[in-house]
Amino acid sequence: MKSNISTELLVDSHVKFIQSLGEDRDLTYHLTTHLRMNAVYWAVTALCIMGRKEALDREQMIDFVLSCWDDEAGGFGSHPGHDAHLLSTLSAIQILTIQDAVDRMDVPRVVKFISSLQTSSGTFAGDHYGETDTRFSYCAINALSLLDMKYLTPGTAVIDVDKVIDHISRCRNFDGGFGSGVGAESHAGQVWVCLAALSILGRLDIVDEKTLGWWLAERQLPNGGLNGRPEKLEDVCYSFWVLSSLSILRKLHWINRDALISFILSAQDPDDGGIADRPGDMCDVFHTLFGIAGLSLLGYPNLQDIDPVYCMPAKLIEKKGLKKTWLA
Ligand code: GRG
Ligand code: ZN
Repeated sequence: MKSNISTELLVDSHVKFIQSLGEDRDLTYHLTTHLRMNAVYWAVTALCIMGRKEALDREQMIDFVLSCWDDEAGGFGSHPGHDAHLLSTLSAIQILTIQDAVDRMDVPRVVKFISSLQTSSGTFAGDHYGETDTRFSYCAINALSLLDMKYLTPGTAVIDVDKVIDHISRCRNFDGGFGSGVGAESHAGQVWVCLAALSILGRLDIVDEKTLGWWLAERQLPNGGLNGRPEKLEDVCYSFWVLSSLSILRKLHWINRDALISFILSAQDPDDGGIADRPGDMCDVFHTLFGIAGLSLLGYPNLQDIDPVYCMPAKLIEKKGLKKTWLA
C-alpha cells in the first residue's frame, strides 16, 4: 500500500516517472516492444501537457522513430525490425509532428501505405494481415489530416472518404454510441475514435448528440471515476475517451468535474510518480497520459490544453489550422 493519497497533481514525480521508463530494461520492457512507438507518443504528449517537453531528448526520440521504419511496407512498426502497422504509423507521425520533424520521413510512401489499408467496406485494416476496427479508420483519418488535409479533400483525396463515413454510420447503435465494427457493442473508446474521425471529416451531423451525450454522462460512477460501458469498473483512461467525446459534443459540463478530478488524483503514485488505471494499481505511461489529458480537459490549473480530437497539444493543432472552430 502506498503512503498517502495526493490531492494535487504531482508534476515533478510524473516527469521523473516518464524519464525513468527507458532506463529499467526489465522483463516488462522487453514484453512491451509491440507498444514502444505508442508509448513514446504517450510519454511526449503527457510531457507537453505538463509543459515539460524538453524532459526527453528530441534527437534521440526522432532517431528512435526513424529506426522503426519498415521499408518493405512503407510505414512504421512499433520497434526496430517490427512490421509496419497503422497504429504505430500514426504515433510516429504524431511524434514527428510534435518535434517538427515530419520532413525527416518519406511522406508519399506513408500516404500510400495508409491508403492501401482501406477495405471494400470503407473501414481500415491495421496492417496487411487484415484485422479491421473503427480504431484504424480513425488512425488513417488523423494521420492523413496531420500530413495534409488535401489527402482527405474531394479532388485530391487518396481514400474513399464517403465510404469511411458510411461505415462509421453503420457502426452506430441504438444507444447513440459506436462499436469496433457493424453490430458491435458501444464502448467509450470506440465512441471517441468514431466521433473524432467524423469531426475531422466535418460530419458530426450523423451523430445522435443527445442520446450519445446521455450515454457518455452515465459513465460516471459514484466514486467519481468513469467506466467505458455499462456495468464495468471505473478506469482513469476513460477520463480521456469519455471526456474528449463529451468535449467534441460540447457537453463537458454533463460530468461532475470535482469528483472526477479527485478520482484521477487518487490514482497517482505519490512515491514513484505515474498514474494507474485506478487507486492502488501499478502505474503505466498510458494511464499517466490519459489521466493528465483528462485533467487538462477539465481545466486543471497550470496544464497546457489538449486537443480532444487529435489528443495532441491544442496550440500545435491550432497552428496547423486543424482546430475545430466549434470547440470552445
Ligand atoms: C491517438 C490517443 C490516440 C489513439 C489512437 C488506438 C486508438 C487510436 C484508440 C483506442 C480507443 C479505445 C478502443 C480505447 C479503449 C481502450 C480500453 C481501455 C480498452 C479496454 O476494454 P475492455 O473491454 O475494458 O478490456 P472495460 O473497461 O470495458 O472492462
Ligand atoms: Zn484503462
